[in-house]
Amino acid sequence: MTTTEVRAATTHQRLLDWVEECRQILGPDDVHWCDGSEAEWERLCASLEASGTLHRLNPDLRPNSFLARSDPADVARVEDRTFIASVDADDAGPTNNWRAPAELKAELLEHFRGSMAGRTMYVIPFSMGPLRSHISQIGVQLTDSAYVVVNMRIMARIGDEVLAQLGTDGDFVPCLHSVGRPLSDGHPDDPWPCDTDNKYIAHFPETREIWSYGSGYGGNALLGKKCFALRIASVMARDDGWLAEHMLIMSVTPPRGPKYYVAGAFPSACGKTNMAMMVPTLPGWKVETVGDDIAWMHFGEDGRLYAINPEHGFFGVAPNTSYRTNPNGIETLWGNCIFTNTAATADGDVWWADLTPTPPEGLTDWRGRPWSPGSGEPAAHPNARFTAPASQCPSIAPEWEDPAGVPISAIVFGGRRARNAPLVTAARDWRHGVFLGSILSSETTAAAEGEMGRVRFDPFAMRPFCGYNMGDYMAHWLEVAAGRDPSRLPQMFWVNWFRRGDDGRFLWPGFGDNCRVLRWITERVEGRAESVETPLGFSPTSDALDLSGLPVPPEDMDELLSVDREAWRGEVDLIREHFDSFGRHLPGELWEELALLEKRLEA
Ligand code: SAT
Ligand code: MN
Repeated sequence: MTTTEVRAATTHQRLLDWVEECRQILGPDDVHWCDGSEAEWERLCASLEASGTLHRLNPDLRPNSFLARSDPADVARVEDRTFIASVDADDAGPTNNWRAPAELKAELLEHFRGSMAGRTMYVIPFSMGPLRSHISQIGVQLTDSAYVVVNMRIMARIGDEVLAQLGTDGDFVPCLHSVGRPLSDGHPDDPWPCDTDNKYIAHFPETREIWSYGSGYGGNALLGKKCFALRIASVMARDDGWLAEHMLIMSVTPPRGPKYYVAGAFPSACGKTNMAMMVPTLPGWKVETVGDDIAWMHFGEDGRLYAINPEHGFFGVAPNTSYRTNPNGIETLWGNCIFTNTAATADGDVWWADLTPTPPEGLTDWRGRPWSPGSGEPAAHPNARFTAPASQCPSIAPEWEDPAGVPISAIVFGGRRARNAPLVTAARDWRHGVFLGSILSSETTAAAEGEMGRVRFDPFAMRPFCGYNMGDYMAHWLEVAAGRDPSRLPQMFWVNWFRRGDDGRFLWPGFGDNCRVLRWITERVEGRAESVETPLGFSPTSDALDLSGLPVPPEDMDELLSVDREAWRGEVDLIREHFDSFGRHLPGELWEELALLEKRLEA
């Protein structure tokens, strides 16, 4: 035992046994149980500065904040190296990479054996969701990355208070993580250790375990987020009758009240963070933020759906976040933040495209090289991120940590579509809403490695995050509402902020003006929105959207709200193919909805 060893503040035998078992396999020099304290943060940040992983930002400009530059080969989620290792391949379904659990574990154990040599193994007890909420869940992550620990301290509630909540025999999800760069070979460490050729983001849904190897970046390494709160939690939710979703949670309050809560599913890097922190342009309207990425929702005894944000911070895309697009987001970042792969300014601050109208002189790019505007390369990586405490957000809702959750009145699905998808559509009912969620499609973004801008189906924005067969997932959405009072269920909507004209420009201004759509949504929830029926559902009548002060020409509004029947017949063919890929797992109700859509398109 070395002097740095920090002992466990727990007598939870199953946890102690698992940590010891992993220690023997991974072979770290020492073990550190994270208490979650300020002093621990300071010590770890100082050691990360010493190893060159973190660069302290100018404390006068951004106190207690740091910049990290990743290995250029470790900059985003790796979907092709993400595995759902269910016992039965059919349970992973066509949208996931399946591996047999025993085989995958054996393969991974070869990598994990001795992978922490020369390093410290950190034990991070963490709670997804407020402590003492019946909706929250506990995990314990083992990692050899201090960078992961300091990020997890922002993104989740970690440390001794979580161990206390776990007690002597509470349930937890074991999350094993190694960057895969043992130090036993005598070589000096890298500022961003990783094993680029051997990344694995592995999930074992039956045993509710996560094994992640080789990457130190975002959702690959902060295992509470996509791995636990979506992939594993979606399986828990299926088994226990709740919903674990890739959704923001916000409140919308009209000038004369009451307050409504809206959940919104959008794929990664499609503006969820901006929307959750929206500054409405309509006078008297108010928006507050409960969460920007994940919602866990349970039905209450009153038949309403209650949501918590399982996270404690924001892991947001930095580029294009600005005072224009998201002032509350920018204000959130005043200090206590970690930035990854942004550019750096000469006076020790961070920068990315759009943060200021013109780039300051003397920038250093995300790879640490001098950068100038004509270089033809972005200064910040397109998937550069900030990790920021949610409590610092000026628009955070006072009730954001309410253990009971907030009652959801509307669920909004949105993708990034240049064509065909209208600005807003209301679903006819829950079943039709599930259909709209199931056919959500979007252009791919920099949040994951791979080609950008390709349109793919992303049902419920969960395609990369569903821990089981997506056909069964759609059936689960139908089942949770079966037999419930429809008047208590949230209403469902489809939106698209990203439609473009023939000349390529965006037709809708977006951002704070999206409150005009939210206004119509709340009016629809109140049963008084003026609507017309379209083949896709209900759209606002031409004068039902409050467009006061908005210079969008009427032709653009017509285009934005139109449903092009010809184009949609083409979409129907793609939907059929999409549904076919799920075989017998696709619920018959959705085939019926598709038939209804076809009929309406012909009418
Ligand atoms: O998965 S990450 O958390 O790295 C980012 C995202 O896809 O939203
Ligand atoms: Mn996300």
